[in-house]
Parts: sequence; structure tokens; C-alpha cells
Amino acid sequence: APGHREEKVKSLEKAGVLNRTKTVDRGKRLRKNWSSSWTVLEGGILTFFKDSKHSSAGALRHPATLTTPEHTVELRGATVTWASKDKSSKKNVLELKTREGSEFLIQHDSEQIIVTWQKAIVDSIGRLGAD
Ligand code: I3S
Repeated sequence: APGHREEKVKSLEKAGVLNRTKTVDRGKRLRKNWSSSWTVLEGGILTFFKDSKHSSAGALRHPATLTTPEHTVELRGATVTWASKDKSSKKNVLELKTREGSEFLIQHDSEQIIVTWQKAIVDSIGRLGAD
């Protein structure tokens, strides 16, 4: 039904290619390993796919056809801030901290693109609430 289709389109908040690395896994510090990743923000979940090979306009319309996610991040109770200089020498780096105590750095060379992601993630967290 058209109504159902509209709901699906709305739930996909953002998708694109970002550089990312996980730095902490539930409190345990990890060695940084940056990689480029097809990234999808949908329904309060941020999903990083293994690589960006499968990114395409078609994939945007068919998220289920993408490869297995490498990380699925539940945004409820998460925080996103601009990373301090000691976290990375890269520019335009966001730090995402999850409620379970994991941390990710997210980066794009384009300030405009990263700002758009920052707003989308903040909005998504805001819609979910803290509890
Ligand atoms: O915080 P660090 O250790 O300076 O992070 C760098 C390392 O992860 C490095 O890998 P090796 O540990 O294999 O040298 C990466 O290549 C760098 O990109 C990391 O630093 P930046 O500042 O780019 O996040």
C-alpha cells in the first residue's frame, strides 16, 4: 500500500560512505583501524557495513540487499560530540559513545557532509529519548 511505502522511506534517515573506527568495545579500548564504510542511519540504529563496495543508489532503495553489517549501533542513550584533537589527527571527526560503553569515531573530509551526519544522529537520538 502507498502508506506503507511512505513509512519505509521516512524511516531511512540517512545513508552514505563515511570513514569510521571503533575505539572502545564495552569499556575495553581497541586499536584504531580506520576504514571506509557504507553507513546507514535508520530507525534509531546506525549500521556500518564492512566496506563501501556495495554502496549505490540502488542500495539506498534496497537496504536489505546490502552485505552483512560489521557494526550495528543502538542510538538510544548514545551521545555524539566533536572529537577532541587527541582522539585523532584527522579533521571533521565525530565521537559516538553508546549506552553500553562502546565508542566509535566517524569522519569525512567534507565538513558539510559530516555536519549533516552529526545533525541526523543528534536528531535520531533526540527522537528516541533517554530511557
Ligand atoms: O591514535 P593513534 O594511534 O595515533 O591512531 C592512528 C593509528 O590507528 C594508525 O594505525 P597504526 O596503529 O597501524 O599506525 C592509523 O593509521 C592512524 O590513522 C591513526 O591516527 P588518526 O590520527 O588518523 O586517527
